[in-house]
Amino acid sequence: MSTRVYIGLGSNLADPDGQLRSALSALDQLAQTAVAAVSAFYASDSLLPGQPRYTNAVAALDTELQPLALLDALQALENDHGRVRAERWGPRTLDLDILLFGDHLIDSPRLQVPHPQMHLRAFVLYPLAELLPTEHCLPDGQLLAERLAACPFVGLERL
Ligand code: PH2
Ligand code: MG
Ligand code: MG
Repeated sequence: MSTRVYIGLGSNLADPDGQLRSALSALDQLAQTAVAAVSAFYASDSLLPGQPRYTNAVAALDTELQPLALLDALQALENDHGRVRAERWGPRTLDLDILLFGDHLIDSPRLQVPHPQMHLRAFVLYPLAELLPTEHCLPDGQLLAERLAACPFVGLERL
């Protein structure tokens, strides 16, 4: 049985758009996993000042992997794309975050789902809203529409 999962993609180094395109084709090639839909790409201001702008997008996957197996696969893909783990929120060639995993609520040391900051981030919510109806109820009980209404479309450009 497969589960619908939403992944946030981000990059602000070494050809960000190319990093996202390459990541999407690698995601589609993961075992027991297929890419079902992809949002537009968005240019977004970095949360930390002084960093290059990001390219962000959201992808819907159907996967038979368990959450931690998917996390392992995503981290391996980040490493394949030259990800160097230095400072928190530092510039990165590729960031792949599990936003939603079916309707699971996960709170383990390695993985929290829904992604704890997603409801605060325009560069996550607006692309996600291209793939989910705004009346969709998130696993924490909030409507996507309410999250969007509280998160202005600022510092973001749909490419
Ligand atoms: N990711 C971060 C920190 N800051 N800013 C933007 N615009 N987009 C991101 O994906 C992003 C960020 C840490 O994951
Ligand atoms: Mg992130
Ligand atoms: Mg991450």
